[in-house]
Formats: sequence, structure tokens, C-alpha cells
Amino acid sequence: MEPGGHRPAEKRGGGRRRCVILSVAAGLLLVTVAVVLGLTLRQKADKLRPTFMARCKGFKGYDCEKIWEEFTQAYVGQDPCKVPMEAYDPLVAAAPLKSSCNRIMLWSKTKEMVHDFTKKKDCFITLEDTVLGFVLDGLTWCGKEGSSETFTTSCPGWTECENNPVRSFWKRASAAFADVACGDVTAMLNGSITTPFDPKGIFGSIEVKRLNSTRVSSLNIVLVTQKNAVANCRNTSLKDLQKVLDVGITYNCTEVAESQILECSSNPEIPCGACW
Ligand code: N1C
Repeated sequence: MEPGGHRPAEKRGGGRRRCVILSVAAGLLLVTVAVVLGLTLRQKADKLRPTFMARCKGFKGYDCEKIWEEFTQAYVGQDPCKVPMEAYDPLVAAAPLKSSCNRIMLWSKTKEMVHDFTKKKDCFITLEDTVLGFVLDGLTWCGKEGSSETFTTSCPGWTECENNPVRSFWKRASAAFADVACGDVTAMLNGSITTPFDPKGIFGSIEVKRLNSTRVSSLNIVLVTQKNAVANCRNTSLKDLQKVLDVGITYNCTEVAESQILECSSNPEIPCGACW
């Protein structure tokens, strides 16, 4: 037998084997990358529930599992541009708001200022102090047609479509909040913008319109001003506000410097209601 007779065939065989091993390794690598990627993405998508539950647990007397179920039924499996505010009716029914007199604080374009104030002084309640507002504050969520998952990224924003799950939630929750308002209602608006009253915002399009004169006696606007304030209580947008307000509700407006609000909220000696 020729000593090197089989060599070329062996060589060819070795090359093929190496080729197979390399393909298997590349395949395994691909599968591993896909699994890891899938798991991280899934973890991201499932992050909403733990946050929701952890925040909900702090509220006594609410069935958080039930609230979560009613919450997800509003948008899971739906086109994220076709979720109307009514989709959250069962959620609002599962976590009813308590009626509150003289303590309701509404706002528009003053979110941080308002919450900084309400955190320090215990005189007002914002929607974020209620279970629904608290658990969902600052979060993003949506579903997808034909999927049973909750997504927290790549959800449509307000510029893409009005009926997105986040905006519709805030509209529905705000409506419920305005419905339980009673007595004197306060609203902080931003005096550093040319139109402090935005008729298209949730405060303007939902809350103001739902204040009912049989329950609410006055709406007191606190117009928060800074050094070079661009708006005052005579601002035309505030005339529009009065036009949509239920007749029978007394309208008041006070310009208050932001520095005064900050000073007042950081001084525990000053009683509630004496800040403006
Ligand atoms: O559209 P806006 O304000 O006029 O709505 C504010 C108004 C408040 O009085 C609240 O009761 O509506 C209620 N509300 C919230 O409580 C809330 N928390 C967080 C409305 N929106 C809320 N968010 C988010 O802020 C929400 O995602 C939406 O995008 C903004 C609206 O803020 P805005 O334009 O300043």
C-alpha cells in the first residue's frame, strides 16, 4: 500500500470535520446570543408588574392582583393607538377614589413644583397620592395586537397617536379624580409660559369640564410666577378656562411667586393655606 495513499482523502475528511465543528460552534453561539437577548428583553417587558405591585402594596384595603388584572385588560392584545379612555372603566371601578373636600390639587405644566409642595405640606391631595396615580406615575406601557405581553419600550408617544394606553389612562384617572372633587378646588398653573391654560391638556380638556357645581363651590387658580413671568391672571387663556367652567363654580386666580411657595413649604411653622 502506498504510504501516502490515503493521505489526500484523510486530509479532505479532516477539513470537512473541522468545517462541521466550526458550523456547530457558530450555530451554538447564535442560539446562545438569541436566548440571552430574548431573556433580557423579556425581563424588560415584565418589569412593569413588579413595580406596579410594589407600589400598590403600600395602599391598605386594595386588592392589588385584581387591580393589576383590570389594568392589563385595558391594553393587552390591543393596537397601542386604539386604546380609548373608556378601556380603563373597569380599572377605575376596581380602585374607586374617595371623595375629598377642599383638598384636591390639580395642575398643568407644574408637576414638579406641585409635588414638591404637597410632599412637604400635608394640605392637598394630587392624583399621584391616590392608588392609581401612584402606581402608574412616570411609567410607560403598551400592548400589541395578537400578543399577551406588556411592553415598556417602543410604545407610541403622544405625537404618534392620541389614543395610546398611557395618555388614555391619565385621561380616565383624571376624570375620576375630578368627579370626586368637592368644596374648594385648587389648581397650580405655570406663569412662565404664554398659555398657562392649555385647553388640549388633561387639566383643560377633562378635569375643568368635569367639575360639577352641585359638589364644587370654587376653583382657585394659583398662577406660579418666576422673576420674568410671562403670564398673569389677566392672561387670555385664563378667560377661556372660565368659559368652560360650570356656571355656579366661583373662579379665583392668585399670582404667587415660586420663591414664596418654596419658602412656605420648607417652613413647618407656616400653617396650611397661608402660602398664598
Ligand atoms: O395634561 P395636563 O398636564 O394638563 O394634566 C394635568 C392634570 C393634573 O391636574 C392631574 O390631576 O391631569 C392629571 N394628570 C396626572 O395626575 C398625571 N400624572 C402624571 C395628568 N397627567 C399626569 N401625568 C403625566 O403628565 C402624563 O403622562 C402626562 O403626559 C403629563 C401631563 O402633564 P401636563 O401637560 O403638565
